[in-house]
Amino acid sequence: SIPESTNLNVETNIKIEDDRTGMSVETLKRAFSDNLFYLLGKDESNATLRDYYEALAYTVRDRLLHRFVKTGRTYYEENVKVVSYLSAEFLMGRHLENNLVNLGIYDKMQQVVAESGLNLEELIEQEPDPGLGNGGLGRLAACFLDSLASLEMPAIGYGIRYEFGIFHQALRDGWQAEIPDNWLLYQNPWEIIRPEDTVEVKLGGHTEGYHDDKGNYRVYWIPDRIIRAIPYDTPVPGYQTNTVNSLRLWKAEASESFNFEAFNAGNYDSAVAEKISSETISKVLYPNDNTPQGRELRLAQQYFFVAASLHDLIRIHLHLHPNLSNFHERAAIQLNDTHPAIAVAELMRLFLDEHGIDWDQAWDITQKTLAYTNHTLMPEALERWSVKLFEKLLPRHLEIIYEINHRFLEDVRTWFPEDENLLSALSIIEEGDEKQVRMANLACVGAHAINGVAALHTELLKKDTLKTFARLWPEKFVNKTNGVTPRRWILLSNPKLSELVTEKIGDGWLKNLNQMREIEKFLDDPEFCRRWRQIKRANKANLAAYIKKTRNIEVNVDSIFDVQVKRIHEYKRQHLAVLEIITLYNRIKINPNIQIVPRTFIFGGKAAPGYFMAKLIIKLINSVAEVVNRDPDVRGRLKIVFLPNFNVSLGQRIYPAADLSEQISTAGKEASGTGNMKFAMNGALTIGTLDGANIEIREEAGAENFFLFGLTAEEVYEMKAQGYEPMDYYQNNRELRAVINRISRGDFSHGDTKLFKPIIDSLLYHDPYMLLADYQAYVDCQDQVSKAYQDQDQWTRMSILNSARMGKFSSDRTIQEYCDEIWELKPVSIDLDAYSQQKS
Ligand code: T68
Repeated sequence: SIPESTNLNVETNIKIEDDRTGMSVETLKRAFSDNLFYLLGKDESNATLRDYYEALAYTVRDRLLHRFVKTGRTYYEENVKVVSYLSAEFLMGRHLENNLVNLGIYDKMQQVVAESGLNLEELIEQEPDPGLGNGGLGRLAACFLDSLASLEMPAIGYGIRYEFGIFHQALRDGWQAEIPDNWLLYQNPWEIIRPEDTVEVKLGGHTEGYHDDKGNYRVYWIPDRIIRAIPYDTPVPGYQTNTVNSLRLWKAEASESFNFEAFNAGNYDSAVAEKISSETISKVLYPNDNTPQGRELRLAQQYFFVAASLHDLIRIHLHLHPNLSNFHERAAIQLNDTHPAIAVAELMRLFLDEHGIDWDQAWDITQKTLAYTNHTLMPEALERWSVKLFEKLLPRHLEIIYEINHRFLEDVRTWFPEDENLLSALSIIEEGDEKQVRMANLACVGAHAINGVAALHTELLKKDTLKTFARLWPEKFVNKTNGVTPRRWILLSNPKLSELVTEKIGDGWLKNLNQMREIEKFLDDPEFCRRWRQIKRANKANLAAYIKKTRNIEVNVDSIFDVQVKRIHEYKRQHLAVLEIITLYNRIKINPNIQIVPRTFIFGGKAAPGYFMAKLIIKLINSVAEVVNRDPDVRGRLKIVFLPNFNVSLGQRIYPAADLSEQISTAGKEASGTGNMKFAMNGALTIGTLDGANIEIREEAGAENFFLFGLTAEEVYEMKAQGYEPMDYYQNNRELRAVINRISRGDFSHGDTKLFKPIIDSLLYHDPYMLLADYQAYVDCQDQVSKAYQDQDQWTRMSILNSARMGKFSSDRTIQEYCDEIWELKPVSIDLDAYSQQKS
């Protein structure tokens, strides 16, 4: 546990209860008003809520900083192995609340703030939610950083400091509208700029060969552009450890603030233009999930942060070691999808061109250092870059990739002679009209470990998406089922539930989620069950108030809160849930007195701005809502709510309030899912397909506590192979036909029969995600859910069992596996008391 205070004797003998480290209510209070005055230049007479938030943030930051400094110094002095998690996205969520929790001073701060006549929750909401990611992949990176620090593992996150994160989503007439996310408008108190670690990143130009003094042929890269990468570090504290790791995000700047030659020649505008174009690189996050965007700027972003990060790692290594021959013993580098896969070529370039290492040794170190995580099975989601673009932006890397590919394919030829199909499947270069560089192939060749993110996903990678590589190197493939941090996703999101659990079994579950199993002892304790139910109801009432405030819709707190929140994508099948809603609506229209268990359908999620069908699905949800919510026949038994701008903070409100978690992707399409875990931990029951981590969630929770429906991945595959005819389902299913017809004839579009035609046509004539094939099974399963909900005692039991049995899905378990099986990483404890001794 964290000591109350520490001696941070930098120069003078600062007193124990120092205003910047002390954790007592008195000290925190003094520090809070001191920061308000001296950092913000305000007092109670003119401070805004934002000012109070900032003063509080600085108060908390001070308490992180000596741990942060000491952590970095310990890693350096003890010369330990460090893992670098390279990710184009980190979806961190708000820092203040998390840092209060991890430092263990949330309650004290609540008191401090209350004694100043303020409300902590209100101040917390002043912080913009940093949206530097799209969805699951970016949030996974954030959960991993929390677990790494909580397990005291030496780690750095490397990424991009986007000036604009994922867009803010608003609704206009039921359509998604995108608004720029200007999250840096105010000061960001959590980041510390480190200009002294600036890295120059090259782009473009050409290469030239020469012979070095030993007569070896070597290559130079003469770029035509140089961009500065400026690092900003954000402290990442572990849960009640002294470890505070770093998230280092790079901002792009022009290499000279002005091009003086152009400036002096009077070309002021072109000098400024160059500055603007350099800074564009870290300007904005690409808002696509699960589809690549083949834009030059995106490749430049990827190379930019990879080059800066690898340079940084090598610089640190060479401070401590005479050369790079043991680089892999001190550094493990994880590639979060193929977004940083250019690291394979960049690491080779650094070893070969900048450090004079020969090819074989350079390749050996590169492979031992790198590991690759895949997050998708959909072949169309794999990144490819045209060779032309590569040549223009990264000419030296293209040469290196050709050489890697040449040597690799030579090996394959000797292992499997005369198998041309194998060679073309494995090749990093895809031949064709427009030659492409396949980033997944590059990552597979360059990494010593390749992992999927759930058991089924890894199996399907081996059988399908990456089967040729699995045949070549079965030992490289490993599974690492995803997890989420119980600190943010239970303790912070669901404080009442956390309190109940801790009262019953102590707080050990926060560090070892397997201990949650101990609440099963209370299954037959009516008082415990009553309190469990009461907490869920209170969480639902909270969400209902939020719905009323933001959407002005009244919802019934005793209805089933049936929730689907995630990015909008056809494979995730939000529109299958819409078909179910219209099915229930039709039943009511046919017989207004029918017995229906009341439901509130809650949706949330962003569509990629260029993804027409996803945007149309949002419009469909809102259009159905408009009709159903107002229809007097419904008598409030069905309510549909689309909550705009689903993000980490909104997730924290929603997961604890859900009764039912919708995990209904077409089997074989969702790599893992992580929202599914957050729901189940908070006592929601799942209705889901046998896809991604749903399978493992069901295994853990018990089949009897999970609502399963739908085709298996294998059945999907078989059916497609035999020629799937969605129209047959339409023709043979009366309820389905009525649903489709109601949409087609314009009942949800004021008579406009064209509006939703693209959805209808896709379903009837192609249905790539097999909604119609799964429709009846889904509707039947939902009927089972309604029935089960009527037995509240039984439902509560199932809810408790789901929470109790989610220990496997703590990201602590996932990270421990990465450390043991991929990174060979050991924990390092941070001794704060040793600080002053060393210093003085
Ligand atoms: C998600 N992928 C998977 N991608 O869809 C999900 N893609 O099943 C899994 O649980 C999660 O990763 C974590 O493993 C994504 O979120 C992206 O966001 C993305 C972003 C840019 C380009 C491609």
